[in-house]
Amino acid sequence: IRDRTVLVTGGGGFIGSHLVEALAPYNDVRVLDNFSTGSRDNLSVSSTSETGSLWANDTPASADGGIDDTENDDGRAEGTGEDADPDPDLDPDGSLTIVDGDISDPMALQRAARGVDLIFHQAALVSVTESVDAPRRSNETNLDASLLVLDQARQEDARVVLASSAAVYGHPDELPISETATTEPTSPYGIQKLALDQYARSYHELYDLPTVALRYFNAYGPRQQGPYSGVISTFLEQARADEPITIEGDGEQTRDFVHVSDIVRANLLAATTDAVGEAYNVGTGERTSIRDLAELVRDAVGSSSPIVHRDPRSGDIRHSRADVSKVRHELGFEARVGLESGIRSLVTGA
Ligand code: UD2
Repeated sequence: IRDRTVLVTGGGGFIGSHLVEALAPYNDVRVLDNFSTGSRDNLSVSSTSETGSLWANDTPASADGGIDDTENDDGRAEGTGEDADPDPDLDPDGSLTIVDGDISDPMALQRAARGVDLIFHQAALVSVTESVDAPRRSNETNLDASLLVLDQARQEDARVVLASSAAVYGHPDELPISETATTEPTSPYGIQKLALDQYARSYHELYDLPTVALRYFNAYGPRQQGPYSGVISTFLEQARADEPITIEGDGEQTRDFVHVSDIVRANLLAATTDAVGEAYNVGTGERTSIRDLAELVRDAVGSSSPIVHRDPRSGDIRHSRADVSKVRHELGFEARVGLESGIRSLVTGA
C-alpha cells in the first residue's frame, strides 16, 4: 500500500516494528507505543528499512540513532531518506511519526490517530502468564484500551486491522483449526483476544466500520525477545550459548510457526481486502513438533547443546495447526517462509 496515513499501535514491538518497516517508505506512518515491552531501537533505520521523516512528540527521536531529526516547517523532523531504498523502482516519500504514549490514554490516541485512514492495532500485553497473574490489568490494555482504538477509528472513518490470536481457540477439537472451530480460550489473554476479535466483527455490523481480525498462530522472527517471547527465540538463545535446550514435556506437542514477514504480508492484504468484518487465521498450515524444532535450531546454529526435558507446562495446548483455506481464498494469503529457512535466516541474520 502507498500514500496512506497509517497508525500502527504497538509499532515499537516485535510485529508492529516489522509492519512499520514495510509501510514507512511509502506511507505516512504514526506509531503509538508506550515502549513498555517495545523498543525505540526497533524503529531505528536499518539496512532494509527507510524512514523518510520522523517526529517524536516529547522525546527527541535522534536518541534512536540513525534517524535524521532535522526539523522542517511544521516542527516535524525530516530525514533525507536517501540511503536505504528497499526498492529502487519506487521513490520513497513516506514518513514516520512516533507518539510515545499509551493506547489507554485518549489524548495520546487522539493525537496519534488524527487524520489516519488505516489503523494496524498491534499494541497488547502479550504475556499469557501475566494475564493469568493479573487478568484485570491485561484486560485494561488488551480489551478496554482496544475499544478506545476501535472508537477512535470510527471517529476517523479508518479501517482497523487488528491482532487477534490462535489463543481464541483454546484446546482445539480438531486439526487443522478453522475459523469456525469452537472458541474456548484457556487464559484471560485468550478471552481478551476473543472478545476483541468479536467486537471487531460487531463494530462492522453495528457501525459499518471496516475491520479485519487476524488470528496469529505462533509468530517468530527477528526482534522477538524477552521472557515471554516464544519457544524459537528461547531455543535459539540456548543453542547459541551452548546451553541445554529445554523442552517442556515430551516434545511431541506441535505448533504452526509463522514468520513475521508473512504476518506483515497478511496485514497488508487485510488493509485492502473487500472482505471486511471477518477474522482470519494467519499460519502456514503446517505443524512442527517441539522436539523437531529443538533439533532444527541446534543444527542451524551448529551448536553442541544437549536437548533436555523438563516438566510440561500446565494447561499446554497439545497440537495446533491453522486451517488456511479461508485466508487463502478471501485474502489471497499464503505463507512463503518455511520453518527451516526462517530459522536459518534468523541464525545468519540475513
Ligand atoms: C502461543 C502464543 C501465545 C498464545 C498461545 C495460544 C507465542 C510466543 N505465544 O503460545 O501468545 O497465542 O500460543 O495457544 O507465540 N516450550 C518448550 N521450551 C521452552 C519454551 C516453550 O518446550 O523453553 C514449549 C511450550 O511448552 C509449548 C511450545 O513450546 O508447548 C510453544 O510455546 P510458546 O510459549 O512459544 O507458545 P504457545 O504455543 O504456548
